[in-house]
Amino acid sequence: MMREGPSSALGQLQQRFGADLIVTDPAQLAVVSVDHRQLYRGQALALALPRTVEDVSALLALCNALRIAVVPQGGNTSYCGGATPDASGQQLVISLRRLNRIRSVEPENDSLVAEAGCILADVQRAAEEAGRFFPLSLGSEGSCQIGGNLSTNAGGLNVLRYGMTRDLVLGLEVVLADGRVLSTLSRLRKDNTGYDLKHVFIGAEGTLGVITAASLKLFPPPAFAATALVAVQSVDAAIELLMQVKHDSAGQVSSFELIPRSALELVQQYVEAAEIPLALESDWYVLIEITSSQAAYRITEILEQGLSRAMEQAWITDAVIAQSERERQNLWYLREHIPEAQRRRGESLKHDVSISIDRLAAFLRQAADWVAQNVPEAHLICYGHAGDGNLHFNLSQAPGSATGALLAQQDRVKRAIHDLVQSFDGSFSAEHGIGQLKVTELERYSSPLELELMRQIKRGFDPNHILNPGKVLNV
Ligand code: 2HG
Ligand code: ZN
Repeated sequence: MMREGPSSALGQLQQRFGADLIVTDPAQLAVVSVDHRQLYRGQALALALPRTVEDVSALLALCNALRIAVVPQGGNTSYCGGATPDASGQQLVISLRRLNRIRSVEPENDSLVAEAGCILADVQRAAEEAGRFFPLSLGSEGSCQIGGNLSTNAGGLNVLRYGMTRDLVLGLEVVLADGRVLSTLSRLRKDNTGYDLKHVFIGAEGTLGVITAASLKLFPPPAFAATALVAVQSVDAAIELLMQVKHDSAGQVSSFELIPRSALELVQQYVEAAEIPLALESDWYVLIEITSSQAAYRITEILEQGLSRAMEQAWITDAVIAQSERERQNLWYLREHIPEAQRRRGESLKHDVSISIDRLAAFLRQAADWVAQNVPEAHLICYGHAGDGNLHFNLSQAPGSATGALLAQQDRVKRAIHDLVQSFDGSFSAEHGIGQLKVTELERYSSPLELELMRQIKRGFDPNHILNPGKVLNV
């Protein structure tokens, strides 16, 4: 282990916590210093691997006293560089991967308490073993950590039915900038005692405190699923279909994913074992899933009837309903591999936007027209969680366009798309957060009063500005 002089920041960390907790191995630092999309390459001072909440508390107390900047990192799957240190070599990355216990499961209260370093799939599994369901579900669930999901208020595939991560939380344990531990691991669903402090930390991306554990809501398991891939006439028709199926199923639609033909073609081209069960003759498709915990509730029939009525209305032109769990998994495989297919295609520009559902189709038309007229280097791959209004308005490098040509357009494209989103009263950051990628966007699109209040909160919780500097807000 590299040793520093005892008076340097690193030296003091090493002296106090030892080589087990403070890692300086260059190979490990290299891994935590680059983000998932490889947009940012930083240089961590060291990697802290606390084993307990007391370790996190002591680490933050010392960092606060020495003014060492701290970058909390979960599974390092951020799309916005939210967990990547800067290049100064002065920021300490804290990974909570060793705090990975499910502390308790309370099936009768439909809740469990998980530590921040638990992999999301392990939280889902713990719920399942107790005969319950934890609905947060995202493509990276095999590697992202619940602490990161909470810190970014992650969205994912089931928001339409169960809400964002924020909606799934009963209580939190958080270490504050000065090392004090705020423990509100409540199991209560009703609790109006003053300000609800947990919500300040959820979505704050580690800039206000380090979440170490959470008390989470569980639900009855959706033992029965009806899942279909449907070719729709247009995005307007897809929205009509959504309204109808939501109504017919009495709100049991858990996912409604809009997928363009361009995305399925990419998956077909770049992803192994991709089986697309419909002819690619339509511009737009949707993946619908209705779930229920009761067999008696005939969701497959509801879906079939809904689709045949939609066919009569000419909203849809073709559909396939999964006849087995394997077929269902195959439909989800296609959807979940779109980001990977896009990555393999080459450079991309991503816009994680949300628009109210009644205006979604109009937004998409205008935004797509703008791209067609103004960005010849781009191939539009716009897909997403249309059921909750979230679109990944992504551009991939068009076949034959030179490397770097699309990326060179980044600022111009971002401005046009985000300004359009603003004119539709939408959000430029629906589910991926701000990180370092969208700090200037937050500044541009928030009102002066919102920014003032956010800065006051930041100063109040982190007066020495040690928590994830450069993320979310320019202070
Ligand atoms: C998804 O919905 C993720 O698959 C990633 O949020 C979106 O790659 C993207 O832009
Ligand atoms: Zn998404």
